[in-house]
Amino acid sequence: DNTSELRPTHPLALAPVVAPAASVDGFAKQFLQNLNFDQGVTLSSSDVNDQYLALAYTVRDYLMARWFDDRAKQKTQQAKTVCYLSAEYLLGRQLDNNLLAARLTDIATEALAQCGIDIDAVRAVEIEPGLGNGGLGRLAACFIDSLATMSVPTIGYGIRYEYGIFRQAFADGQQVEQPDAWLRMGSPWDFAHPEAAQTISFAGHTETYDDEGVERTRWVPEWNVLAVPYNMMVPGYHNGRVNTLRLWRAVATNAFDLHTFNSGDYVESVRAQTFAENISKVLYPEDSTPQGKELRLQQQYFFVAASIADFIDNVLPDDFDLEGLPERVIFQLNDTHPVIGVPELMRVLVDEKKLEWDAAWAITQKCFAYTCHTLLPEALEVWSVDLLGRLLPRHLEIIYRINDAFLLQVREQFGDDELLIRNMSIIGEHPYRSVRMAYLATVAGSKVNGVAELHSQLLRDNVLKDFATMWPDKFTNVTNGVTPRRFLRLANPDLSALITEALGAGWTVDLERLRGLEALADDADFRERFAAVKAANKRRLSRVLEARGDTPLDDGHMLDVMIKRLHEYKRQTLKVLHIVSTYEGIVSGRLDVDDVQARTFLFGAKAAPGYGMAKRIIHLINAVGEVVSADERVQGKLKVLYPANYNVTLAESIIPAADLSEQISLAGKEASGTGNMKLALNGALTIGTDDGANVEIRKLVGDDNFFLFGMSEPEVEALWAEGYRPSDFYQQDDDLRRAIDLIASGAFSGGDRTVFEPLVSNLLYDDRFMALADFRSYLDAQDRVDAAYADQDAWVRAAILNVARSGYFSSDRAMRDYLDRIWHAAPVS
Ligand code: 4GP
Repeated sequence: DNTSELRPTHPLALAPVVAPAASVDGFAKQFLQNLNFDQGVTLSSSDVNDQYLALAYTVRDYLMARWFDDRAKQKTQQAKTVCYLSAEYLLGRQLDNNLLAARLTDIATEALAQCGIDIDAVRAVEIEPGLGNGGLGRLAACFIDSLATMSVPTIGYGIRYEYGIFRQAFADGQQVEQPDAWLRMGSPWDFAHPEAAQTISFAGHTETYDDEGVERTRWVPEWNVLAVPYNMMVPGYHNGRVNTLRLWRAVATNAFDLHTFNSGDYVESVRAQTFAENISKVLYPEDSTPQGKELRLQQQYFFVAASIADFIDNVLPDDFDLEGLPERVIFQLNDTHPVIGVPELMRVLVDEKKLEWDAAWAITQKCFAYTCHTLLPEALEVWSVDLLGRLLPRHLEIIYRINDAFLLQVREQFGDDELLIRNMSIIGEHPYRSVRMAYLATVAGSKVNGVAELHSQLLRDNVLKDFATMWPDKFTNVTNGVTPRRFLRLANPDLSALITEALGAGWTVDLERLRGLEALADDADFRERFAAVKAANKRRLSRVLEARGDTPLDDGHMLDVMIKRLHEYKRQTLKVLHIVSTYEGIVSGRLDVDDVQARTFLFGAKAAPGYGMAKRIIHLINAVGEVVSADERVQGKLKVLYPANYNVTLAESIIPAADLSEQISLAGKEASGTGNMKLALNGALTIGTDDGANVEIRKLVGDDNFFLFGMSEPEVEALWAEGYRPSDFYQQDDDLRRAIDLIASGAFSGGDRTVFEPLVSNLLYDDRFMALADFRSYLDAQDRVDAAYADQDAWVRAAILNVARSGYFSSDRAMRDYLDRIWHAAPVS
């Protein structure tokens, strides 16, 4: 053919791609070139967004050669690739992280300064991609950072939502959701590859046919969309490795009907396009409406099918023998959202690649592993057989066949115990016939893990008990972790500098080295410097709040933070009851003001748009905050701040400034928590229940440096069994009664008693998460906090010990655990 005649001869075409010179001159030159030729503006006519985009392009340019290398290696090397399948990646801003990873921060700062540009102003315009709801999505982002830093071949697969998690605003103290148009000003970090699009099919029917004497099944779908990959760089920290995050965008196969357009029906002419593009239009909220359900399943299948096809067709070498798939890939299922990938891989292997069912199943079982992130029954995904069968008829057949074989195995092992069979079946019968995705993942996965010790134990003992009896070795724990690059090195530059001065630079990739700080906790000079950093971080946060138009902090206050999604099980209400009780105590004169530490309570939380009770709690926090902050009698003592639109960017300012970390979920409800780790790592002391990873934090930092309160998980169970009556606690505890009565009286709602009535009666007569039962113990713990804070020297010492003993919570350690115990994969140099 013709193309083979023309071969590259130019020396530049033959030379390897090289990065621009790693110098101020080299950077400035590349930056100006990008500003001129990519952004199409001169320096003098550029605005800050032009500068941001050109700066992002420049950082990319430095990473590009390594990225090419690492992708090429993926084909040639025999190494196993981790394919992390996640519907959410809550990435946070990219610029600083990528500058840091590529060792470009100083060079870039200076180069921009020489161009007359303040890099801080440029930083500030970046809109973070909020492609996740909370913990699970942020965890995925930490994990891909660690995997790149550890040089593990990884592809993160997900969805490029056009709108991420909503922007939160408050109107009269109530949450208002606004669309997050994060792509509006450009998206310099991703590369679209429409030529590599995958066609993803839906609906239709299945049929059998004769394939040279073998009866096979094929799926005859009804409609399809294109999945267009957008590749993002995931640079490792200081190791030159650049992995890939591949996010899929849905595009219509037949976007535009010219005939219809010409007939004048403009809306109808783009109907197909609108329909297809809805699939990647918006991040699905945690809490959902039935109309949204079908779209959600479409999203899940869309990204998982595209990812599996991409890996097999594009990442593996052309002649790859699929029997060897388990040696080349592990598909990690980040919760149940990607579990439809199990029947999809079976369909590809059996229907398309024509493998025998048993061989295909043996491969599939080795290629998947499943992480569960919840204990709330309502969060365990199920799909009605009706919907699944309509949207993915072939997959439903495959699920049935997997289930038949599985139930046979159950019978073999446990006999004909019909109740057990019904309990373990992947197909649930009540209240409607449905596919239990967590069960499918458990049956198919080579391993199943929870995200903290307690959580993994509760999965084994309760949620997936029968499965754990059947396959004890399948179950394991990997306690979550957080990336020290973003959440210490970047977010807390002053503390990082202090640590580096004391311990050398290696801690950023070997967080256990923080242990070296233990000895310094007894060094008065070090404590003073540590305290100075905390004070500076509070001033910095205060400036950030002011710049956002929020109330700044008061000097000298303890900063008490509760930052996480708004959910009843996390018990923001318990925090409010503490605030109201303290406020009431001071204004009524029953509390000696001198015993109360001056505190600022800071909340950051979004509620799912459809979650009414959570939204009422937001309203209450704002209402209490307004009254407390305006009341002269507690001036200088109590303040409540609730900056709107809590996100990764804001977290990075709050966490380094915090003194006290509120981790107060009802024991047995929070799978792990990761904010708890970030805060401890930045020297906040935790007040918390024995829940999720709090248990491990407390063990590591020591009881003296942690404020434990509340019922343990077995105590919670016992109270339920005995019959929990929240109103008994209300009757028996004067402080609790006064706090609830004050809310009920309308004191925070302009005298209107109806506003918070649903919330109050929920507490008194339902209180599913037992806030009232833990109230007394919580208040006592808060008294201990006040007493401890009064001795600043001892407090700072405890804060240093929290930092020193949090090294275990690095996501690098979590990745090592996954690599050794679940993925059986290794770094590649
Ligand atoms: C969260 C859990 O609620 C949290 O405890 C955990 O730390 C985090 O996952 C990461 O494992 N779950 C979700 C979710 O975000 O959507 O279920």
